[in-house]
Amino acid sequence: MPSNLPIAALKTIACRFAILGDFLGAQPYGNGHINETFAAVFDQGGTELRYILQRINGYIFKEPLKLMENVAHVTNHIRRKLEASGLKDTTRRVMTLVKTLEGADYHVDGEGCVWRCYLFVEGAKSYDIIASPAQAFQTAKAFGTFQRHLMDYDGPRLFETIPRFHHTRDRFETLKLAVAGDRCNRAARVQQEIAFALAHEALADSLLALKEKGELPERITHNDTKLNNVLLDNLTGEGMCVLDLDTVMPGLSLYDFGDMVRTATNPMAEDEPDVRQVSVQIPMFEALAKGYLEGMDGALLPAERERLVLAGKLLTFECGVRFLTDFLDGDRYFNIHRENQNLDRCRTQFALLRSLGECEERLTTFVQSLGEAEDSASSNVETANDANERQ
Ligand code: ADP
Ligand code: GN1
Ligand code: MG
Repeated sequence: MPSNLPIAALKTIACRFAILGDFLGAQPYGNGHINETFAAVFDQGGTELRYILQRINGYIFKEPLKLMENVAHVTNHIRRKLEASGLKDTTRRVMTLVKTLEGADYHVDGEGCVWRCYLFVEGAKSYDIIASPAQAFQTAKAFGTFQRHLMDYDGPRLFETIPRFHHTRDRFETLKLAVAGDRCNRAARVQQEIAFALAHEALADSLLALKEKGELPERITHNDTKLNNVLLDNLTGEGMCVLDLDTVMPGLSLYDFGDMVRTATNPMAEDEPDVRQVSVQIPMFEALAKGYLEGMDGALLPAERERLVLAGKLLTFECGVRFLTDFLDGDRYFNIHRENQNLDRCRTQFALLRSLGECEERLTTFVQSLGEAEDSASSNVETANDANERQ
């Protein structure tokens, strides 16, 4: 949804936040599919400073105020941990909410829309297409670290901002309803994609079944770990700051790893019309797995580690199903900028899923080798601990 907000309206909103100085302007910013994001510029003592101003998508997030409580809890928890570890540049390493003049974390405008403002993290960038295994490693390490930082979160239980967000069975059933309803008469054009989705139905229950059996622990997860939801430092390439905290809530670690596979192993844009160019880049997958394990620093259980490849397939499938559903429904959920964009997005997901299937064995062997290395490292540590205790 491209913004049609006049600059005067943006100025009024921006000035509700406790930002010193003069408002200079605001521009739509970034490539998110959900919220409306602007970079607002202020003159502060002769220096131009940017802020991120966001209007939360109220169609998708039904309880934006509870969502904002989640964001405050999560960012405060991570900030405290970063400070305790002695890190200095915490405002570049975790999102920082700017309060309103009344001291709240959000502003509700005259139409009931909820706005928030963040410090702009300068000197870092988000990428829509992966450029190198080093970027994949840093991305996964940042999301792994983010998740590890939340392992000892002890605040109130986080609110489920979108219920059953990664319930792939629900997503699949919703697709079937969209096909049956065919409210825009588009189903005839996408018979191949519908057939592909139906043929992969078994995937829909794969992680849910493991979760129900108690094999996979519930953690606080990000749930939207696409490549452009992390900022990489412009000079060092380091994964600096995890963004887009709207769906941080209880979930499975594998949702987070899977969505990184979906977005960072594809060499093309998510909406690339020529799907022949879409296939898994194995070095990117390998770098993701290494970076994620490093970020999690030993906290990932073998039962989770063994499903990293399955997670990539599942999340790619789920997102393809969601894009196809939205295309059939008339593009009401994901922001689009051109016709057939959701259909192209669906096709890239299905092409990537096919490719993941083709190289599954190779990826699995790699994950096993990483697991063996991690297990032997941790048993060496245990041996050293045992030895210390004996002394
Ligand atoms: P959406 O929910 O629509 O995906 P995001 O919160 O991901 O919106 O923001 C969209 C884009 O804006 C991000 O991909 C990133 O490029 C940029 N962005 C968001 N927050 C910041 C920030 N604090 N500093 C710098 N860039 C940001
Ligand atoms: C949306 O907000 P953004 O663009 O980072 C979506 C994700 C999808 C992704 C597909 C809240 O992410 O779930 O995987 O698009 N976010 C929400 O690109 O639905
Ligand atoms: Mg985003």
